[in-house]
Amino acid sequence: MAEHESLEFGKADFVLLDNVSMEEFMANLKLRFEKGRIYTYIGEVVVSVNPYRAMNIYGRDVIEQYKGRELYERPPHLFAIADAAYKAMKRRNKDTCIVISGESGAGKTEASKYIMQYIAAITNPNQRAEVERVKNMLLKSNCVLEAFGNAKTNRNDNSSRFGKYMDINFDFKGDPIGGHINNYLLEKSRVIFQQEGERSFHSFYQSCINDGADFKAVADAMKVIGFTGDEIQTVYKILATILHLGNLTFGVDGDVTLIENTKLVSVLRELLSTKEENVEKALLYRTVATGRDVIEKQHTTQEANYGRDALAKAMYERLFCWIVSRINDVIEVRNYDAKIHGKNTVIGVLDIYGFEIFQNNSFEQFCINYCNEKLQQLFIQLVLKQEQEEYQREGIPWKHIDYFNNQIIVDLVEQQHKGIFAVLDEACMNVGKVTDEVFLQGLNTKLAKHAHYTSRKLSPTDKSLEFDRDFRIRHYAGDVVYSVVGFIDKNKDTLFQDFKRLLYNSSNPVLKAMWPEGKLRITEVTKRPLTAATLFKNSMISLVENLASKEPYYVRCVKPNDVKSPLLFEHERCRHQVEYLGLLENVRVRRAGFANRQTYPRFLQRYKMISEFTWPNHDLPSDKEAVKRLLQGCGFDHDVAYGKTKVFIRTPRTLFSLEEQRAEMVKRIVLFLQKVWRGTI
Ligand code: AOV
Ligand code: MG
Repeated sequence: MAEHESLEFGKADFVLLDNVSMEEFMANLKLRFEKGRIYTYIGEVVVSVNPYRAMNIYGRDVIEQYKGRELYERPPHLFAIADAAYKAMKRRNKDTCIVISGESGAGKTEASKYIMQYIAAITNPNQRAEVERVKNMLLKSNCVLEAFGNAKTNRNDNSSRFGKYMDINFDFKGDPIGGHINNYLLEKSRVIFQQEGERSFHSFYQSCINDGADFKAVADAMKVIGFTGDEIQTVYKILATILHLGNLTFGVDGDVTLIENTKLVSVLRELLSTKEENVEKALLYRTVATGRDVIEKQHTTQEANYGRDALAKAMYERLFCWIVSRINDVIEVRNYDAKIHGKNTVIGVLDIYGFEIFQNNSFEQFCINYCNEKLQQLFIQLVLKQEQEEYQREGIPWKHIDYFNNQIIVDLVEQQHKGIFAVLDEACMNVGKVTDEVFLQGLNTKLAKHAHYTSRKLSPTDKSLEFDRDFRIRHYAGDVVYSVVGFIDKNKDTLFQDFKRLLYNSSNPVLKAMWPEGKLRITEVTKRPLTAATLFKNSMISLVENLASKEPYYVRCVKPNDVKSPLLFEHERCRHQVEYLGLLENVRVRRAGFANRQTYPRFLQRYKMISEFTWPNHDLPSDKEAVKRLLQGCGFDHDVAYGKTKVFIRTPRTLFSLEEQRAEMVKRIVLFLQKVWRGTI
């Protein structure tokens, strides 16, 4: 018996449980966690429990053990799923993707890095220079993106505050020749405000306070990626600008708004390479076009504060997007020959911000949690729904397995006209009194009857909700109370044009290039920009479409406790995650179902040499008949079902035996051919 099947470590695949019950599932998950077996399969899905300690299972030796092997040959591991995605891509010319999900701190980002490292390690056996360059860039980009896009939160010391989807392009040899990163909504409000116990983005501490060693690593990585000295300097000037903006305060003298600490203005001028009076003017006035006239309108202190914060957030967000696009410039597929002539297939790796609940939840948490709903919906579609539909389509007898479908929550958020985003956009369009409370009233009117929405107005006895401030969503992963404070501003996401012009007119070419729209004169700016919610919704819809067009592989991460302990398996905490991730239903579908399915011609192509009925060719009326004869001959008939176009194999073990027999026959055939070749036969 293989090590991974030894009972001492529990069942390596939940499909092998004696009874599929929550108790047995949990007992197995706990046993494996305690034995240091952090990965377990559900068929081709990897369930991972965050070990919160360094594990000695990612080294070169382990990589070698997984390279080119089949999933069920070795103990469960991320490497096996990465290899499966890679093999599917290479052998079958398929675009694949690896979707990593789980709540904040469950281990998604770490998993995505190990997967990338594995792919880098098993490719480019011929050490081609261009491929090595691409691989190096892909790996180095992580360090830079984490520095600028991650921060310490109360859930995770290294929490991703942006969503990341990375495509890796492969040439016909299966070597990486390029890539592309898509980033999703950065939580930029963190730049100006952090909840108690949290920090701003790592980059700020690396540049000036206490994370000096990391600073060097990031600066080195940026150099390797190809950021110029001027570019890196500008990056740190922008960080410094944002820090100084945080110290800038406004006061009033009569009816004149003024800057209290005027010395800061010359510091900002230096950092931004602009004129001092321009900085001051942009902070205190905005230019407005009224009909044909252009006038300068003085800010109130409140407006000036708003403008300053919006500037800090926008500069950081723009910086982050610029870094991503600079990385994309260097990893983009350059080998045009491969693009035109050879096949160019893709593995996508998705690492997003996980579901999170804080003391105070705002627009950002709402977007993040909606994103997680979308991914859960994709999982349901691909793993629970389509799987069952395929059995029906193929005419395989099947008893439907029930599951909670979170489409209703996805609709609650994104539906046209009456979804939360639509109500928010509508409130933002109002010319008159646009306040967060108006938005909440809109929600209460439109969603009064929705089973997953409530507020204090709708359930007056619920003291955990504040009037005119809170609403609660029953998410797939739990209830979250959101405060509407700031929703309108964050959704409108207004940055006064004057700031864009200020930055565009900088004599620092790097900074100028980040703000091309500053070129427009005030009279030329007419179009109302899309709201943050609409942009995010559109980006999520296209992300899901993209993932659905690829062959998906799943990693489902579980967080064992809230105190980052390597020893603690908090039962209730884990049970809850197993439940909402739909893992038990996943096992049920998988178990009642079939581990593997292949069309009849494909099956024959691979295994025909193991049966006298099919080797080298068969004379049966159809491929389906031929496959039947082959499997009957091998004694596997009881473990398979014959669909209309595909053969379904129930247990991985059968496939494993078929593979073994095939390997044995291939060996014999090769020996035979060698003898023929040498003339000994
Ligand atoms: P996340 O990506 O899922 O959260 P991370 O991948 O950042 O979570 O993991 C959180 C922390 O758990 C890491 O910083 C490590 O300390 C530890 N950890 C996770 N996986 C492993 C592993 N395989 N081996 C050792 N330690 C691990 V968030 O980004 O917050 O949703 O937005
Ligand atoms: Mg993360």
